Amino acid sequence: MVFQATTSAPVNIACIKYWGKRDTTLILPTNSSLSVTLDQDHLRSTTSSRADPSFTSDRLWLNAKEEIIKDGGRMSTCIKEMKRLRKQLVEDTDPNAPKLSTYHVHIASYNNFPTAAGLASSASGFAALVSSLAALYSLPCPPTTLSLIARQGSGSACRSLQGGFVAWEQGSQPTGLDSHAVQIAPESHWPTLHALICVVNDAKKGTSSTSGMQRTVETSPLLQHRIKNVVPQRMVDISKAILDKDFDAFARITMADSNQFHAVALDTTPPIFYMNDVSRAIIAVVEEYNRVWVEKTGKVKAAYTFDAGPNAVIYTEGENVKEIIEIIVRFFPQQETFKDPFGLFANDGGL
Ligand code: 2P0
Repeated sequence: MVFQATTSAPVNIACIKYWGKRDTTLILPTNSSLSVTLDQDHLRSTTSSRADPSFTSDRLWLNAKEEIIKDGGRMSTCIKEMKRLRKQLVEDTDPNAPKLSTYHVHIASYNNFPTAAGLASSASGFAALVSSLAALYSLPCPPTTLSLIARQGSGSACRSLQGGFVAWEQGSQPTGLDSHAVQIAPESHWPTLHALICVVNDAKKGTSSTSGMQRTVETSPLLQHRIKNVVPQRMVDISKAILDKDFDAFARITMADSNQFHAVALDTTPPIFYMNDVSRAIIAVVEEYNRVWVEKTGKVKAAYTFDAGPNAVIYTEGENVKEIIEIIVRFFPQQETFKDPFGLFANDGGL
């Protein structure tokens, strides 16, 4: 009998950023956050896991290269927690269920995009790991329960187990049992919302999120203001904007939160810079594009957001996608052949 499962999880892009932990072992954040999960067709991690009585240890291959599973580390915690759930929810209630929790697992995971370049590879990676083990172990758990375990792999991973618009509620319990992800609205709620990923640089980033955010917690006075006075209201406001499909409100909050996240990075000692000159030029272009539309209609039509790296994500509605790609390609000529995944330029020529 073969016990094996393969699942995928997409990247999520935060509109309200997670930056800072109040508990670094359980990965409990200093503020709630909210993201959009991209669809499965583009940036994703795919993970296969297999349990077998002949295996002598748990092993992991990431993009075909074996990685050590450190005892007591995040990967080992996730695997241990998933085995615990298998025992508790399946084996202890069904005497005929195979004792998979006693077998070692082999796990192979593959990202279809650059790892650790500010494109949230740890988020999709740990989400795919947890969902693959949940499938292997036939766990009868809703995504919110699984999010408690993905969170302990990488905070932002808890938001990638569900599609659409997902909030990670910071919670208040020291156990972390209320620090989980909840879906605000499914992807089908707002199908016209698009995310354009502008890869400025796909090299591995200099300061990891994990170490960077704790330096911010220790040294940034601005972070304290953000946690207490800014994020709670933004969570309420952006959730309403999403439910109302109010792009103007959604976009303004998203841009403001990206800018404040990079401001707290800069307010860290020593300061952390994730954006580069190209990132800042993208901000200028989107701001100018929006200025023109605000003059005409009173509303913005695009929102930029940047994570812990220089790459931009631009949210916009479907009707503007072509125009915005044209502008980006004009201002930032592509070194390599521009790929046109949606065939938007198929009949235009010249690009
Ligand atoms: C986010 N980022 O909300 C924010 C915005 C980066 C900037 O979540 O230490 O890789 O593994 O919990 O999840 C990056 O943080 O950090 C992140 P750990 P993680 O998407």
